[in-house]
Amino acid sequence: MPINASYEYFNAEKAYLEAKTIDEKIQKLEELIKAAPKHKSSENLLKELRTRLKKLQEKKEKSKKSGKSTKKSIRKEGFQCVILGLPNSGKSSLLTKLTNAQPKISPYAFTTSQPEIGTMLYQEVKAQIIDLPSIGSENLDQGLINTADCTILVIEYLNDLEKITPYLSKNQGQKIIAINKSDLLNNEQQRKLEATIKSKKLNAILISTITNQNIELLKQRIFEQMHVMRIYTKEPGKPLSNIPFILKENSTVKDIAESILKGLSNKIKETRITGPSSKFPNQKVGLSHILKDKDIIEFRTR
Ligand SMILES: Nc1nc2c(ncn2[C@@H]2O[C@H](COP(=O)(O)OP(=O)(O)OP(=O)(O)O)[C@@H](O)[C@H]2O)c(=O)[nH]1
Ligand SMILES: [Mg+2]
Repeated sequence: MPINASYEYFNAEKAYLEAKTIDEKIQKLEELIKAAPKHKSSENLLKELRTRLKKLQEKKEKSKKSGKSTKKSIRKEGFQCVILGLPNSGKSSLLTKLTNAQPKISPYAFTTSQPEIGTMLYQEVKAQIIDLPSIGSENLDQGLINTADCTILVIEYLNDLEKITPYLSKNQGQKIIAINKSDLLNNEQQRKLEATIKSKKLNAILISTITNQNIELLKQRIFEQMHVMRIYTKEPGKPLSNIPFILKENSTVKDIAESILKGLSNKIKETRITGPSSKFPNQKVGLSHILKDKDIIEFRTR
């Protein structure tokens, strides 16, 4: 605190230091500048505060342009899937069906104001699912949409797609359309919608978070987009481990050996495979053998 500063300045400085978001910091800093003593000896202080304000404003502009959020950041853990859609379409309801997360659900628009995170566990494989604030929310994080491995577009009507696709122009990942609230359609309406999906060749499924229609199918579709396989390992003379190693599709014996034995794959004397990639049980294979989902692998190091 500068000499001769007022009580107001003291309070303003405290508020500025406690500010969390960038908007709040800018606001508090402006108030601090107003409260700063205006005489010769405080010129340097004022100059310093104004430079700080300018820097904050530049940072705000930059983060707006890059679409990066200045709010809580989400670490990408393995496969990441975002749920995107218009207000009230049922995104949060869907998150509760796919994961153990419990976001707020309500019949009002813009209920979700921050991304909600859940973990989907399907066939022993984990995926991170993020329920995003709705399209039109000032908190919708374009950066998360751009980098997602997979997007679930939750809609109520096919026409809604037009309002969502502009947000996906920078996303390279897979897209699954989930037409929600199918419980509100009768059989005839559902059949017509299915026919339209087929003729337009859309990667879409009708779901309902109320009747649970096709929720399992949606999980399976997400799992398929991950392009991973589950490999079970077996030690000689011991029972099969029931927690699989998760590897990218088309990985080889060498890939899994490296990830398990950490650079000691040259210690392997013999590898035997039982499962979809083997011609017969306990087939002896080399390091370049390409594995398949649900293979059981047994390494012998002596
Ligand atoms: N009939 C029907 N209603 C649904 C279904 N799924 C969600 N709802 C209802 O739709 C409303 C909105 O659900 P939310 O899950 O909060 O929707 P949201 O997309 O997360 O909404 P915002 O976060 O506000 O954008 C709630 O009243 C839900 O009960 C469904 O499958 N069928
Ligand atoms: Mg919501």
